[in-house]
Amino acid sequence: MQALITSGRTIRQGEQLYYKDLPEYSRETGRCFINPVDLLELCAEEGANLRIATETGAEVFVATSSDDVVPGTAFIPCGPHANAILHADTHGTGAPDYKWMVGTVTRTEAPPRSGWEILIEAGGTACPEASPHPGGQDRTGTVRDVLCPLCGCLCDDVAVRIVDNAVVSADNACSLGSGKFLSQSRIYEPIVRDGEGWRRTGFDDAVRRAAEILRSAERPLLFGWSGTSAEAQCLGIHIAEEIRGVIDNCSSICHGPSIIGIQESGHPGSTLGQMKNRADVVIYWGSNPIESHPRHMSRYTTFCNGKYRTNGHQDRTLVVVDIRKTDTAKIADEFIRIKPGGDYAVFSALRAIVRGQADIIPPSVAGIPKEKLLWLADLCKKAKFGALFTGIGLTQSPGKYKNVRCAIQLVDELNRHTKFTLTPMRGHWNVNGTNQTFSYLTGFPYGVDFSRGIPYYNPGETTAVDMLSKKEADACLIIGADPGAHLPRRCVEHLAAIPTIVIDPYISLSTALAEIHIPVACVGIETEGIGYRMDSVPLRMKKVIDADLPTDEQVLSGMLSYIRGAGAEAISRAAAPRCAPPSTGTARLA
Ligand SMILES: Nc1nc2c(c(=O)[nH]1)N[C@H]1C(S)=C(S)[C@@H](COP(=O)(O)OP(=O)(O)OC[C@H]3O[C@@H](n4cnc5c(=O)[nH]c(N)nc54)[C@H](O)[C@@H]3O)O[C@H]1N2
Ligand SMILES: Nc1nc2c(c(=O)[nH]1)N[C@H]1C(S)=C(S)[C@@H](COP(=O)(O)OP(=O)(O)OC[C@H]3O[C@@H](n4cnc5c(=O)[nH]c(N)nc54)[C@H](O)[C@@H]3O)O[C@H]1N2
Ligand code: SF4
Ligand SMILES: [Mo]
Repeated sequence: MQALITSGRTIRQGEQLYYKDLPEYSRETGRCFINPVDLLELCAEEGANLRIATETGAEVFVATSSDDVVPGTAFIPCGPHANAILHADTHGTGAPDYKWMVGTVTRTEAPPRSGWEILIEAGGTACPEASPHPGGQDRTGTVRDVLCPLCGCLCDDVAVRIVDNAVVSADNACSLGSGKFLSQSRIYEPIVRDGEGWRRTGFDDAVRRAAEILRSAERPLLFGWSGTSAEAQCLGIHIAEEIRGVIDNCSSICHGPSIIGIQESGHPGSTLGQMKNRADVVIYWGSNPIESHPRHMSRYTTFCNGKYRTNGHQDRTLVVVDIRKTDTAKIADEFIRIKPGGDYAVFSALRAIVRGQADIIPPSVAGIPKEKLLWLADLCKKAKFGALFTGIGLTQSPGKYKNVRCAIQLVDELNRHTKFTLTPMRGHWNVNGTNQTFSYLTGFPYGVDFSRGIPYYNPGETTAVDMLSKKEADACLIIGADPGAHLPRRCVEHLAAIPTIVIDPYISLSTALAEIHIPVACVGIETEGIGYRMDSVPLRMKKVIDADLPTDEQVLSGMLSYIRGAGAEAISRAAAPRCAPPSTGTARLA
C-alpha cells in the first residue's frame, strides 16, 4: 500500500525522552498509527508488524489502529525509527521533510529493531550502562517555584521534593517534565569509545581530547544548544569563532523556517501573559499542545482565567487546524482538518476573504469547505484579541517558511480589523535562547559559519543536516541535542564516521555515535542558567540539587582555554564565563 508517512510528538514518546537507554523508548518510537481501513486492506490487525519502505530504507513498525489519521497516511512518533527511513534533503531550508515522506506499507513477520540496533548498524557503539545515583548528601525537603527545563512553556510553579539529594517528585509538572526531573539514565564520568565498547576517563583528559579534536578539524560543526543555558550558548559561539567552525542550533531542524518567515515579514508577537489576560480566539495550527506542550492551554491560553477573561474557556473560542484529529483537536470548539501540505493555499484564501475577495475562493481549499473558511475569517475579524500559535506542522511540511510567512501576512491583514498575534510553539525550554544569544553575538539566529573570520549565515548550506548529509563536517560537538535520535539516517551515519563529542548529562542515542561523551550537571536541576520562554521572556533556571559534575559552562570554558593555547588551565580551574550573572547557589528548601 502506498502511503504518506508523517511523524511528530506523542505524549508517551515525550515521557521517554530521558530514558533512551531503556526498551520502552524504542517501543514507542517503533510504533505507527494507521487507519483501521488501511489495516483491513493490509490484512493486518492492531499490534501487527508493518514494514515501511521509502527511497532511503525500510524499517519495521508495530501497528496501532487509529481513526485520528485518514486512510493512506501513517503517523510515526518522532525518533530513530522514523529517521532511519527519511532522506536528508532540506530543499535549501535546513529543515528536513519530517512531516512528508512517501513510502509503501506492507505486512511482515520481522520484529521491529531497537533505536540502539539502528544506530549500531549506522556505525555506532552499544549503549553504555547507566551509573547509579551517587546520593550521599543530606539534602531533604521541597523547593517551590522551580522552572521546568523541558519545553518552551518554561512553567515556573513546579514543587520539587528531594530526599537525600535525589528528586523524588516534581509536583505541578506534566508527565514530560516529571520524566526529566526523575530520570536516572545518567553517567557520572566521561567515557571514550574503545573498540566495540567504552573506557572511562577523567574530566581533564576528556576536555583536552575534545578541544584537540575541534582545534585540528578543518570544518568543525558545533550543534545543539537548545538544552543548555544562554551562558553556555555564548561560550559555544566564542569557541566557534576561535576555531573558525560552524555553530548551528536545533532551530534549523525545527522552527528555523518560522524565523525565515519572520525575517521576511516581521513578527506580530506578544507575551503569553497577554494571551492569558486577553485572548478570546485561540488557534493552534499544525501544533498539538496536549502532547507537545501539555500545560500551554491550562497556564496561558484556554483553561485559565485572565484579567479580561474571567470565565476560563467559556470566554474563548478554541480552533485547531491539523491533518490529524489530535487530542488537542478533540477538545477544540472547532477542528478543521486540512490536507497535508495545504497550509499555504488556506492562509492565502483566508487573506483574500479578510480583504473582501471571498468571491474568488473555490468551493473548497485543501479539503476545507469554503463555508468553514468564511466562518473562520469572520471569527478572527470579530475577535477582541486573537492568538495564532503555529507548530512544526507548518515548518516541516511542503511550503516550510513560506507557510509561516503567509500566516504572518494573514495576521497582518487581521490587524487592520482587530488585535491579532502569532507565536511559534517553540520546542525545547531554551531553543528560543539560542536565537537570542546567536543573534546578539553574531547577527544571525542559527547556522552561523565563522570559516571566513566573520559570521556568515545561509540556511541550507551552513545548517547541520545539510553539512552532515554532504559529509562536509569533519568533526562535531553535540551539546543539548540528540541528533542520534532525531536526524535523518545519512547524517547519523556521517556522525558515526567522524570524531563526535557529546556533552550531555544523560545517556542519549548520540552517545552511540560519540568518540567522547562528557557528562555534565543538568541545567535547571543541578545548576542555574538563563532560559528564554517561547514568547522570548528570559527566566533564570534554578539549581535544586547538588551534583558532583562540572557544568556545561565549566566544560566549555575548559575547552576554550585549551583551544586558546592555555592548555595548563585544567577544567576545575576553568575561568568563570563572562556572561554569567552571579550565582545564587542551590535553591532554599521550603
Ligand atoms: N511529547 C513531546 N513533546 C515535545 C517534544 C517531544 O519530543 N515529545 N519535542 C519538543 C519540540 S523539539 C518541539 S519543536 C515541539 C513541537 O510541537 P508540535 O508543533 O506540536 O509538534 P508535532 O507533533 O511534531 O507536529 C504538530 C502537528 O503538525 C501536524 N501536521 C503534520 N503535517 C501537517 C501539515 O501539512 N499541515 C498542518 N496544518 N499540520 C500538519 C501533525 O499532525 C501534528 O499534530 O514539541 C516539544 N515538545
Ligand atoms: N522523525 C522526526 N524527527 C524529528 C522531528 C519530527 O517531528 N519527526 N522533529 C525535529 C525537531 S523539531 C527537533 S527540535 C529535534 C529534537 O531535538 P533534540 O535536541 O534531538 O531533542 P532531545 O532528544 O530532547 O535532545 C535534547 C538533549 O539535550 C540533553 N540535555 C538536557 N539537559 C541538558 C543540559 O543541561 N545540558 C546539556 N549539555 N544537555 C542537556 C538531553 O539529555 C538530550 O540528549 O528532532 C527533530 N527530529
Ligand atoms: S508544559 Fe512544558 S515546561 Fe510545563 S511542566 Fe510540561 S514539559 Fe515542563
Ligand atoms: Mo523542535
